Amino acid sequence: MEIRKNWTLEEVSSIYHSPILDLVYRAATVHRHYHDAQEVQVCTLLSIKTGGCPEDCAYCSQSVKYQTGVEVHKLLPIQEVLQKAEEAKASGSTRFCMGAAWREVRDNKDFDKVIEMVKGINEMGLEVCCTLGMLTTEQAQRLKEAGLYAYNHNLDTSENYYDEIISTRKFQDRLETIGNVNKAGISVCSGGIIGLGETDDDRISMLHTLATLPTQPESVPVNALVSIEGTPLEDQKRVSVWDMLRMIATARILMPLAMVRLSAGRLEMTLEEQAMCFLAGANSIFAGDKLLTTPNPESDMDKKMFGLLGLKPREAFKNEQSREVVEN
Ligand code: SAM
Ligand code: DTB
Ligand code: SF4
Repeated sequence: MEIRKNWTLEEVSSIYHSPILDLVYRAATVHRHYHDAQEVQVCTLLSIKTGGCPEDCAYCSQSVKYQTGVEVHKLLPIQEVLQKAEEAKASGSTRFCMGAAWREVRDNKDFDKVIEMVKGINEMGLEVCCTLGMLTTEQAQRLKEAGLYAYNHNLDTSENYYDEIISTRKFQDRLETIGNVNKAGISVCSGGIIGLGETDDDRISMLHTLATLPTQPESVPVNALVSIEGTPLEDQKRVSVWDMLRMIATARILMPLAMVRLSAGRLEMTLEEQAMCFLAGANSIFAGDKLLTTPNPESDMDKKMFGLLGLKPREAFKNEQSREVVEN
Protein backbone atom coordinates (compact mmCIF):
# COMPACT_ATOMS: atom_id res chain seq x y z
CA MET A 1 0.00 0.00 0.00
CA GLU A 2 1.69 3.18 -1.17
CA ILE A 3 1.44 6.61 0.43
CA ARG A 4 -0.11 8.98 -2.08
CA LYS A 5 -0.08 12.77 -2.06
CA ASN A 6 -1.78 13.24 -5.42
CA TRP A 7 -5.36 12.45 -4.41
CA THR A 8 -7.95 14.15 -6.57
CA LEU A 9 -11.03 15.81 -5.14
CA GLU A 10 -13.18 13.23 -6.96
CA GLU A 11 -11.29 10.38 -5.35
CA VAL A 12 -11.64 11.91 -1.90
CA SER A 13 -15.34 12.44 -2.51
CA SER A 14 -15.89 8.88 -3.63
CA ILE A 15 -14.06 7.52 -0.55
CA TYR A 16 -15.99 9.83 1.78
CA HIS A 17 -19.33 8.85 0.25
CA SER A 18 -18.74 5.11 0.05
CA PRO A 19 -21.15 2.88 2.01
CA ILE A 20 -20.24 3.38 5.66
CA LEU A 21 -19.29 -0.22 6.44
CA ASP A 22 -17.10 -0.48 3.33
CA LEU A 23 -15.48 2.80 4.28
CA VAL A 24 -14.76 1.68 7.84
CA TYR A 25 -13.50 -1.70 6.61
CA ARG A 26 -11.12 -0.10 4.12
CA ALA A 27 -9.85 2.40 6.69
CA ALA A 28 -9.40 -0.37 9.26
CA THR A 29 -7.36 -2.33 6.72
CA VAL A 30 -5.08 0.64 6.01
CA HIS A 31 -4.82 1.31 9.72
CA ARG A 32 -3.74 -2.25 10.49
CA HIS A 33 -1.20 -2.19 7.69
CA TYR A 34 0.65 0.84 9.04
CA HIS A 35 -0.06 0.80 12.78
CA ASP A 36 -0.52 -1.45 15.74
CA ALA A 37 -4.30 -1.19 16.02
CA GLN A 38 -4.22 -1.85 19.76
CA GLU A 39 -2.16 1.28 20.33
CA VAL A 40 -3.77 4.64 21.06
CA GLN A 41 -1.69 7.66 21.92
CA VAL A 42 -2.81 9.52 24.99
CA CYS A 43 -2.20 13.27 24.86
CA THR A 44 -2.84 15.98 27.43
CA LEU A 45 -3.89 19.52 26.66
CA LEU A 46 -3.25 22.58 28.75
CA SER A 47 -4.46 26.08 28.06
CA ILE A 48 -1.44 28.16 29.07
CA LYS A 49 -3.11 31.47 28.15
CA THR A 50 -6.87 31.56 28.11
CA GLY A 51 -9.40 33.92 26.53
CA GLY A 52 -9.10 37.45 25.24
CA CYS A 53 -8.20 36.32 21.72
CA PRO A 54 -8.65 39.03 19.06
CA GLU A 55 -9.72 36.50 16.39
CA ASP A 56 -13.43 35.88 15.77
CA CYS A 57 -13.56 32.11 15.16
CA ALA A 58 -17.29 31.44 15.40
CA TYR A 59 -16.86 28.23 17.39
CA CYS A 60 -14.48 29.46 20.04
CA SER A 61 -15.03 30.21 23.72
CA GLN A 62 -11.86 32.32 23.81
CA SER A 63 -12.60 35.08 21.32
CA VAL A 64 -13.02 38.57 22.78
CA LYS A 65 -15.87 39.09 20.36
CA TYR A 66 -18.26 36.78 22.21
CA GLN A 67 -19.46 36.68 25.78
CA THR A 68 -18.91 33.08 26.73
CA GLY A 69 -18.08 33.38 30.41
CA VAL A 70 -14.71 31.71 29.91
CA GLU A 71 -12.28 32.33 32.74
CA VAL A 72 -9.63 34.58 31.20
CA HIS A 73 -6.04 34.27 32.39
CA LYS A 74 -2.67 35.50 31.23
CA LEU A 75 0.27 33.18 30.54
CA LEU A 76 0.69 30.61 33.32
CA PRO A 77 3.99 30.56 35.24
CA ILE A 78 6.62 28.15 33.85
CA GLN A 79 6.76 26.04 37.03
CA GLU A 80 3.01 25.49 37.04
CA VAL A 81 3.08 24.29 33.44
CA LEU A 82 6.03 21.95 34.09
CA GLN A 83 4.17 20.54 37.07
CA LYS A 84 1.12 19.79 34.90
CA ALA A 85 3.34 18.12 32.32
CA GLU A 86 4.85 15.89 35.04
CA GLU A 87 1.37 14.93 36.15
CA ALA A 88 0.33 14.18 32.57
CA LYS A 89 3.38 11.98 32.08
CA ALA A 90 2.69 10.14 35.35
CA SER A 91 -0.84 9.40 34.19
CA GLY A 92 0.36 7.85 30.91
CA SER A 93 0.36 10.73 28.40
CA THR A 94 3.18 10.82 25.89
CA ARG A 95 2.31 14.12 24.23
CA PHE A 96 1.72 17.40 26.03
CA CYS A 97 0.07 20.15 24.04
CA MET A 98 0.04 23.77 25.20
CA GLY A 99 -2.56 26.11 23.77
CA ALA A 100 -2.48 29.90 23.88
CA ALA A 101 -5.32 32.13 22.76
CA TRP A 102 -3.11 34.34 20.61
CA ARG A 103 -3.70 35.48 17.06
CA GLU A 104 0.01 35.14 16.43
CA VAL A 105 3.22 34.74 18.37
CA ARG A 106 5.01 37.96 19.26
CA ASP A 107 8.71 38.11 20.04
CA ASN A 108 8.31 39.14 23.65
CA LYS A 109 8.81 37.89 27.23
CA ASP A 110 5.82 35.57 26.98
CA PHE A 111 7.34 33.80 23.99
CA ASP A 112 10.64 33.48 25.90
CA LYS A 113 8.67 31.76 28.66
CA VAL A 114 6.99 29.37 26.21
CA ILE A 115 10.46 28.49 24.91
CA GLU A 116 11.49 27.59 28.48
CA MET A 117 8.34 25.48 28.90
CA VAL A 118 9.11 23.61 25.67
CA LYS A 119 12.68 22.91 26.83
CA GLY A 120 11.56 21.64 30.21
CA ILE A 121 8.84 19.36 28.84
CA ASN A 122 11.07 17.98 26.10
CA GLU A 123 13.60 17.04 28.78
CA MET A 124 10.92 14.97 30.49
CA GLY A 125 10.81 12.72 27.41
CA LEU A 126 7.37 13.88 26.33
CA GLU A 127 6.49 14.89 22.79
CA VAL A 128 5.89 18.62 23.17
CA CYS A 129 3.27 20.30 21.04
CA CYS A 130 2.13 23.92 20.98
CA THR A 131 -0.74 25.77 19.40
CA LEU A 132 -0.06 29.48 19.62
CA GLY A 133 -1.59 30.94 16.45
CA MET A 134 0.41 32.21 13.49
CA LEU A 135 4.18 31.78 13.43
CA THR A 136 7.03 33.18 11.35
CA THR A 137 9.84 30.95 10.10
CA GLU A 138 12.22 32.41 12.71
CA GLN A 139 9.79 31.75 15.54
CA ALA A 140 9.28 28.20 14.30
CA GLN A 141 13.05 27.75 14.23
CA ARG A 142 13.34 28.95 17.83
CA LEU A 143 10.68 26.50 18.93
CA LYS A 144 12.41 23.69 17.06
CA GLU A 145 15.72 24.48 18.75
CA ALA A 146 14.00 24.41 22.13
CA GLY A 147 12.85 20.85 21.37
CA LEU A 148 9.32 21.36 20.05
CA TYR A 149 8.12 18.14 18.44
CA ALA A 150 4.84 19.23 16.86
CA TYR A 151 2.84 22.36 16.17
CA ASN A 152 -0.95 22.32 15.98
CA HIS A 153 -2.51 24.64 13.45
CA ASN A 154 -5.84 23.41 12.12
CA LEU A 155 -7.35 24.27 8.77
CA ASP A 156 -10.63 23.91 10.66
CA THR A 157 -12.83 23.95 7.56
CA SER A 158 -12.66 24.24 3.78
CA GLU A 159 -11.18 27.19 1.94
CA ASN A 160 -14.65 27.96 0.59
CA TYR A 161 -16.42 28.00 3.94
CA TYR A 162 -13.59 29.68 5.82
CA ASP A 163 -14.97 33.25 5.60
CA GLU A 164 -18.26 32.13 7.13
CA ILE A 165 -16.46 30.99 10.26
CA ILE A 166 -13.54 33.39 10.65
CA SER A 167 -13.22 36.90 9.26
CA THR A 168 -10.04 38.01 11.03
CA ARG A 169 -7.64 35.87 8.98
CA LYS A 170 -7.52 33.98 5.71
CA PHE A 171 -7.25 30.30 4.89
CA GLN A 172 -4.00 31.23 3.13
CA ASP A 173 -2.58 32.51 6.46
CA ARG A 174 -3.12 29.05 7.91
CA LEU A 175 -1.29 27.40 5.02
CA GLU A 176 1.56 29.84 5.42
CA THR A 177 2.10 29.03 9.10
CA ILE A 178 1.87 25.32 8.34
CA GLY A 179 4.57 25.84 5.70
CA ASN A 180 6.78 27.72 8.19
CA VAL A 181 6.40 24.95 10.75
CA ASN A 182 7.25 22.29 8.19
CA LYS A 183 10.29 24.21 6.96
CA ALA A 184 11.63 24.38 10.52
CA GLY A 185 11.47 20.58 10.72
CA ILE A 186 8.66 20.51 13.28
CA SER A 187 5.93 17.96 12.66
CA VAL A 188 2.63 19.45 11.62
CA CYS A 189 -0.58 18.66 13.47
CA SER A 190 -3.49 19.93 11.39
CA GLY A 191 -7.09 18.93 11.10
CA GLY A 192 -10.46 20.52 11.59
CA ILE A 193 -13.88 20.72 13.17
CA ILE A 194 -17.14 19.31 11.91
CA GLY A 195 -20.55 20.57 12.90
CA LEU A 196 -20.00 24.22 11.92
CA GLY A 197 -22.81 24.12 9.35
CA GLU A 198 -20.44 23.04 6.56
CA THR A 199 -21.47 20.69 3.74
CA ASP A 200 -20.00 17.30 2.89
CA ASP A 201 -18.16 19.03 0.05
CA ASP A 202 -16.50 21.37 2.56
CA ARG A 203 -15.32 18.40 4.61
CA ILE A 204 -14.06 16.65 1.49
CA SER A 205 -12.25 19.77 0.36
CA MET A 206 -10.56 20.23 3.75
CA LEU A 207 -9.40 16.61 3.82
CA HIS A 208 -8.16 16.97 0.25
CA THR A 209 -6.12 20.07 1.17
CA LEU A 210 -4.58 18.27 4.14
CA ALA A 211 -3.72 15.13 2.19
CA THR A 212 -2.12 17.05 -0.68
CA LEU A 213 0.06 19.38 1.40
CA PRO A 214 3.73 19.19 0.37
CA THR A 215 4.26 17.09 3.53
CA GLN A 216 1.22 15.25 4.86
CA PRO A 217 0.51 16.20 8.49
CA GLU A 218 1.99 13.87 11.06
CA SER A 219 -1.17 14.30 13.07
CA VAL A 220 -4.76 15.06 12.09
CA PRO A 221 -7.19 16.06 14.83
CA VAL A 222 -10.85 15.56 14.04
CA ASN A 223 -12.96 17.71 16.35
CA ALA A 224 -16.72 17.62 16.72
CA LEU A 225 -17.99 21.08 17.56
CA VAL A 226 -18.54 21.60 21.27
CA SER A 227 -21.15 24.31 20.99
CA ILE A 228 -20.41 27.23 23.25
CA GLU A 229 -23.09 29.54 24.58
CA GLY A 230 -22.51 33.11 23.47
CA THR A 231 -20.85 32.18 20.16
CA PRO A 232 -22.58 32.43 16.77
CA LEU A 233 -22.62 28.62 16.66
CA GLU A 234 -24.27 28.13 20.04
CA ASP A 235 -27.35 26.47 18.53
CA GLN A 236 -25.62 24.07 16.17
CA LYS A 237 -26.86 20.51 16.35
CA ARG A 238 -24.46 17.87 17.66
CA VAL A 239 -22.76 15.96 14.84
CA SER A 240 -23.73 12.35 14.33
CA VAL A 241 -21.31 9.53 14.86
CA TRP A 242 -21.67 8.61 11.18
CA ASP A 243 -20.19 11.96 10.21
CA MET A 244 -17.32 11.51 12.66
CA LEU A 245 -16.70 8.03 11.25
CA ARG A 246 -16.65 9.28 7.66
CA MET A 247 -14.13 11.99 8.55
CA ILE A 248 -11.88 9.69 10.54
CA ALA A 249 -11.98 6.85 8.03
CA THR A 250 -11.36 9.12 5.06
CA ALA A 251 -8.45 10.82 6.85
CA ARG A 252 -6.98 7.41 7.68
CA ILE A 253 -7.19 6.22 4.06
CA LEU A 254 -5.74 9.44 2.62
CA MET A 255 -3.00 9.86 5.23
CA PRO A 256 -2.04 6.35 6.35
CA LEU A 257 0.95 7.37 8.48
CA ALA A 258 -0.76 10.15 10.38
CA MET A 259 -1.94 9.97 13.94
CA VAL A 260 -5.68 10.56 13.56
CA ARG A 261 -6.93 12.16 16.76
CA LEU A 262 -10.43 11.71 18.05
CA SER A 263 -10.37 15.17 19.62
CA ALA A 264 -13.15 17.45 20.89
CA GLY A 265 -16.62 15.99 21.35
CA ARG A 266 -15.86 12.69 23.10
CA LEU A 267 -17.89 13.63 26.16
CA GLU A 268 -21.05 13.38 24.08
CA MET A 269 -20.07 10.05 22.53
CA THR A 270 -20.88 6.63 23.92
CA LEU A 271 -18.20 4.02 24.38
CA GLU A 272 -19.56 2.11 21.41
CA GLU A 273 -19.31 5.20 19.22
CA GLN A 274 -15.73 5.81 20.28
CA ALA A 275 -14.93 2.15 19.64
CA MET A 276 -16.19 2.55 16.07
CA CYS A 277 -13.89 5.57 15.68
CA PHE A 278 -10.88 3.50 16.77
CA LEU A 279 -11.91 0.79 14.32
CA ALA A 280 -12.09 3.43 11.57
CA GLY A 281 -8.50 4.43 12.24
CA ALA A 282 -8.46 6.95 15.07
CA ASN A 283 -5.40 6.22 17.17
CA SER A 284 -5.17 9.05 19.61
CA ILE A 285 -7.24 10.86 22.20
CA PHE A 286 -6.90 13.79 24.54
CA ALA A 287 -7.16 12.61 28.11
CA GLY A 288 -7.92 14.50 31.28
CA ASP A 289 -11.12 16.08 32.44
CA LYS A 290 -10.58 19.29 30.46
CA LEU A 291 -9.67 20.06 26.86
CA LEU A 292 -8.69 23.73 26.65
CA THR A 293 -11.80 25.30 28.16
CA THR A 294 -14.46 22.59 27.85
CA PRO A 295 -14.96 19.31 29.72
CA ASN A 296 -13.63 15.96 28.53
CA PRO A 297 -14.20 12.42 29.88
CA GLU A 298 -12.54 11.66 33.24
CA SER A 299 -9.27 9.71 33.09
CA ASP A 300 -10.87 6.84 34.98
CA MET A 301 -13.51 6.48 32.28
CA ASP A 302 -10.83 6.36 29.61
CA LYS A 303 -8.80 3.81 31.56
CA LYS A 304 -11.95 1.64 31.72
CA MET A 305 -12.50 2.13 27.99
CA PHE A 306 -8.91 1.07 27.22
CA GLY A 307 -9.40 -2.02 29.39
CA LEU A 308 -12.69 -2.94 27.79
CA LEU A 309 -11.46 -2.47 24.22
CA GLY A 310 -8.05 -4.01 24.85
CA LEU A 311 -6.25 -0.81 23.86
CA LYS A 312 -2.83 0.17 25.14
CA PRO A 313 -1.28 3.63 25.39
CA ARG A 314 1.36 4.25 22.76
CA GLU A 315 4.94 5.13 23.70
CA ALA A 316 6.45 8.54 22.87
CA PHE A 317 8.32 9.37 19.63
CA LYS A 318 7.13 6.23 17.85
CA ASN A 319 6.14 8.02 14.67
CA GLU A 320 9.72 9.09 14.02
CA GLN A 321 10.71 5.44 14.04
CA SER A 322 7.86 4.27 11.80
CA ARG A 323 8.50 7.08 9.31
CA GLU A 324 12.13 6.04 9.08
CA VAL A 325 11.12 2.46 8.36
CA VAL A 326 8.66 3.47 5.64
CA GLU A 327 10.91 6.07 4.04
CA ASN A 328 14.10 3.99 3.99
N1 SAM B 1 -5.44 30.01 18.78
C1 SAM B 1 -4.88 28.90 18.16
C2 SAM B 1 -5.51 28.55 16.84
O1 SAM B 1 -6.64 28.91 16.60
O2 SAM B 1 -4.84 27.91 16.04
C3 SAM B 1 -4.84 27.66 19.02
C4 SAM B 1 -5.98 27.30 19.94
S1 SAM B 1 -7.47 26.76 19.16
C5 SAM B 1 -8.52 26.68 20.54
C6 SAM B 1 -7.12 25.10 18.65
C7 SAM B 1 -8.20 24.36 17.90
O3 SAM B 1 -9.21 23.95 18.78
C8 SAM B 1 -8.95 25.11 16.84
O4 SAM B 1 -8.24 25.17 15.65
C9 SAM B 1 -10.21 24.30 16.69
O5 SAM B 1 -10.05 23.30 15.70
C10 SAM B 1 -10.36 23.64 18.04
N2 SAM B 1 -11.55 24.17 18.74
C11 SAM B 1 -11.66 25.38 19.31
N3 SAM B 1 -12.89 25.55 19.85
C12 SAM B 1 -13.57 24.41 19.60
C13 SAM B 1 -14.89 23.98 19.88
N4 SAM B 1 -15.76 24.76 20.53
N5 SAM B 1 -15.27 22.75 19.49
C14 SAM B 1 -14.40 21.95 18.83
N6 SAM B 1 -13.14 22.31 18.52
C15 SAM B 1 -12.73 23.52 18.89
C1 DTB C 1 -7.39 20.31 18.37
O1 DTB C 1 -7.61 20.11 17.15
N1 DTB C 1 -8.28 20.12 19.31
C2 DTB C 1 -7.75 20.49 20.61
C3 DTB C 1 -6.27 20.79 20.25
N2 DTB C 1 -6.25 20.70 18.84
C4 DTB C 1 -5.64 22.05 20.70
C5 DTB C 1 -8.50 21.63 21.21
C6 DTB C 1 -9.98 21.35 21.35
C7 DTB C 1 -10.59 22.51 22.02
C8 DTB C 1 -12.04 22.29 22.30
C9 DTB C 1 -12.70 23.47 22.87
C10 DTB C 1 -12.19 23.95 24.18
O2 DTB C 1 -11.91 23.14 25.10
O3 DTB C 1 -12.09 25.16 24.34
FE1 SF4 D 1 -8.38 32.62 19.06
FE2 SF4 D 1 -7.68 30.11 18.37
FE3 SF4 D 1 -10.05 30.62 19.57
FE4 SF4 D 1 -9.67 31.41 17.06
S1 SF4 D 1 -9.68 29.29 17.81
S2 SF4 D 1 -10.60 32.65 18.71
S3 SF4 D 1 -7.53 31.96 17.09
S4 SF4 D 1 -8.03 30.90 20.46
